[in-house]
Amino acid sequence: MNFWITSFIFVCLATQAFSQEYLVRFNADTEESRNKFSQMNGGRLELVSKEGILYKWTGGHRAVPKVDSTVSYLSKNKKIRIFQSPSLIENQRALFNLLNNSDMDRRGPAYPDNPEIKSPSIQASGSDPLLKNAWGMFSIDAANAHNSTPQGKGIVVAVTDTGVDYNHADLINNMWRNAKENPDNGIDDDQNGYVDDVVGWDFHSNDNKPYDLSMDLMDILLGSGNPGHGTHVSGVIASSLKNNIGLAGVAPQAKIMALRFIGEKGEGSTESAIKAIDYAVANGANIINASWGGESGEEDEQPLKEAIHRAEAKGVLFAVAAGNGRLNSATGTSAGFDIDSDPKPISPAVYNFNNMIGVAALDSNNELAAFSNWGKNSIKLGAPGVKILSTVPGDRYQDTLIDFGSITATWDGTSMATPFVAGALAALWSKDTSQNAQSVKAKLLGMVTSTTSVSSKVETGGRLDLHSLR
Ligand SMILES: [Ca+2]
Ligand SMILES: [Ca+2]
Ligand SMILES: [Ca+2]
Repeated sequence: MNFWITSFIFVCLATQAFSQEYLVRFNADTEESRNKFSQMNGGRLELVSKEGILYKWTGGHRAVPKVDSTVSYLSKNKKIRIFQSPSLIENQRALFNLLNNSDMDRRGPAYPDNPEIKSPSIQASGSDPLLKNAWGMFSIDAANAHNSTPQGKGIVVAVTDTGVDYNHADLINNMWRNAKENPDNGIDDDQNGYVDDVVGWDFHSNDNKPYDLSMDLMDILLGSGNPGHGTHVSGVIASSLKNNIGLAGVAPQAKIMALRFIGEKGEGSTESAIKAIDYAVANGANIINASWGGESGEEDEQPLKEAIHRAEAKGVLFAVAAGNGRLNSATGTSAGFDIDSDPKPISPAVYNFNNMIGVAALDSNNELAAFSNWGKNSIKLGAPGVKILSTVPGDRYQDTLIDFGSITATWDGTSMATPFVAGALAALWSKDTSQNAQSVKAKLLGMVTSTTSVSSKVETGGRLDLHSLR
């Protein structure tokens, strides 16, 4: 029996708050209002978003802080967790035994954290040997984007995720480089609030090396963890074309801004997600890739909504994963659901701001993946999201994590579908960088190919397809 272990789907589940961590939105950013708050509640206020007048409150003497009229609202600082695969959970023991009795190299983390950030390298030329195995690139006709556009040149895509292996040979030349920052001088040269931020920032560990620290498969099986999610996402967007190695992304001249906010254990917070979004907007990203989300209700989501709204106001597009459904306990598989009508939809995909493009996942037969959520209002289109080949840390490439013949874990998820769309937006935008966000979005959505499996499930009724691009 073949199991498609949709484990590395990485929709994150926002559930519990940190104990005594609240996000506080003030009406005005004045010392007086902050002092009053601190007097009432004790503890510490740290700035989360200057633009959002948002602070994090920790360590006070109350469980829930008291507020006065200077406070606009309070919101719990939610944990954002990896949403483990139902089939992984159901088969955890069997997988554990198989791995334990195999000679598979699973030492880890194989790649130590925070390697020095290398400079761009001289690349060989020649075709990309693995590109022929990347079915998704053929499905969307990425070759036409390579031939008909400047391939994303001049466009910056912020990958808000688990970090990026910024030294990966197929990514190193496409990392965004902060031209206004002098590396390693210990000074915040561009005065953006971050010292020596060369390729982005790590909002999880608060350092200038947003490296994609991963865990070994056994640890991931035993709990949860990151196998290199952000690096995989980045390769779909902008791995280098015709450099004689690996594959090529949809927009191989676009630049990747690495914004790590989910750690190696697969956990982040609302606070760090907001910081990553604000950084992207303030530092020149055109597109944000958000291959994350969580089950939600309306409660405690205002800060994240406001951050995405700030991106919208600055003309930054936001490609977002529809989410990977929920566990069907009867079958042990994950079943997608309609996030438009669900009382616990997936956020942020359901917010539906004008800059958002929600993405569902399709398989190589253009069927909607069994785990993929949908939504006629919230989700715009489908894109490849089953067994996706891309870059992973340590100059490697994967479409499959575990292959025991009888049990296979592949790189599946709406997380994998979203960067196809982010890359396509970058390619389109690069044709004329003076276009505005709405125009680029409209062009992309106007190019979809009608697809039966999503005809009544996504707004366009179709899938990402660049074949009509001229
Ligand atoms: Ca700086
Ligand atoms: Ca780091
Ligand atoms: Ca390549």
